[in-house]
Amino acid sequence: MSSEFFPDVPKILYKGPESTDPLSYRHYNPDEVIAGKPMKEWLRFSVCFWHTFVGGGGQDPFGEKTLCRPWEDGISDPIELAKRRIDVAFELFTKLGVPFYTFHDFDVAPEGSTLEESQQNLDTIVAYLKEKQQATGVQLLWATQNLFTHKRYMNGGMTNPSLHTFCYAAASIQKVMDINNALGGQNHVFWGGREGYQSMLNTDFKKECDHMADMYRMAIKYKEAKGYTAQFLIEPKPREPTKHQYDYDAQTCMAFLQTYGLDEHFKLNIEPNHTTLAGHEAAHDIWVSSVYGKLGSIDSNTGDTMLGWDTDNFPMDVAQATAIMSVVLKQGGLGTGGLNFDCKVRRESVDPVDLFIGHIGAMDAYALGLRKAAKMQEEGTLDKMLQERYLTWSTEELGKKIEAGEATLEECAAYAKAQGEPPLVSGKQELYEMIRNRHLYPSH
Ligand code: XLS
Ligand code: NI
Ligand code: NI
Repeated sequence: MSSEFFPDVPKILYKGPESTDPLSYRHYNPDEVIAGKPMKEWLRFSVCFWHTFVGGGGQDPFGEKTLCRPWEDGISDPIELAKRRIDVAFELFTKLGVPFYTFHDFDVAPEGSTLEESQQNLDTIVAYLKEKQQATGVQLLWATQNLFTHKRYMNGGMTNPSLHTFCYAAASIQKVMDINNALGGQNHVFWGGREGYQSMLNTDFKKECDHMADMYRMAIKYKEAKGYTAQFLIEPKPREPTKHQYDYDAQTCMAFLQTYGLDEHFKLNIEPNHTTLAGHEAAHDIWVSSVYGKLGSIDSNTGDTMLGWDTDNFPMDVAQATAIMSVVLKQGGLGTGGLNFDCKVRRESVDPVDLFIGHIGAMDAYALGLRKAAKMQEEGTLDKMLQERYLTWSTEELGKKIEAGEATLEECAAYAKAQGEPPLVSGKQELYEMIRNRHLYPSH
């Protein structure tokens, strides 16, 4: 095998909007300054290890594996296979010029037959990853523990009815905290894959949610004792694999954190395909978490409007990317978070180069989204219209008083009587949409 796994793929460069070369960026120009910051700092792109290098190889409930990777041929030793995948991964990261990557513990290392063996495998692989990171400058955006694939977790990890399994999950969380810290991971994600229920009859909802909070409290304690700094992030998802997941959507997660007094220790990692699965528009959870200061990171993918599940498509829709980047711009960036492509190529996209195409296309969609969002914000028409819509709250004394928490119902009633019937004020949705379209599609 040659030292390069993608000998036909060059380093991907910015060639400008006129470029027709699919192995180039038309919009992502990492060092170009947009709204006061280089594009690479706004976007903080990241490749996920699982869909890109492990996953089911395109297997679906109706068909077998289609994505057969030549670099895996002839390797039977699981540690050698893990290292081979890592070699390929770092070639992809560096050729794309993506600064970050993400993984679950058992994406990068093989699970052993005992907990001790699994942890040894992780140590071997972490040493290897560390070398790779040092050699390339690619950094770890976040790590997470897989508490959903192994059969021991069929009834959940943190919310498993059995103490024994709960402790197994705790051991995994502790280990991932250690390796994440060793690799300089900037965040630690908790996605509750099987933290949910299938039947009300066999589930003690309150106990399970209490246990999840207990686990988080222990993780916070461990983090503080060790002096670890990774930002904790919860990733909401309403269903799949369980029928009802406890981390349903952004608002549910924020309420959970408040209820259990965990609020200050967490932000959220929002995945648009999960948001649409919860019945919201793709950018909804990003927006809602951001307005409460809780948007930590984004698993930038998209669903398929015709399919009702988590299809994890590469996000190619510029309008959606613009809506998302408008929120990121408004909050001044993603801090320690990033835009992590929790995406997979379709099972029909069997050429290895499709892994590059998927990422390049999605990076360009977000880069163009950032450019458009910045122009829209700079022009300020939409922001001004929005401000005007709520104007009475700042022009009327009573408005200020209510917002300061100093008004009474009696005062409001007196105001209503004095003013008479409120006039109908147009919401002007079509005008807002028309202005947005002028930015999305500026010429013919
Ligand atoms: C699955 C989730 C998962 C998390 C990490 O739907 O998106 O991939 O991002 O466990
Ligand atoms: Ni995700
Ligand atoms: Ni997902």
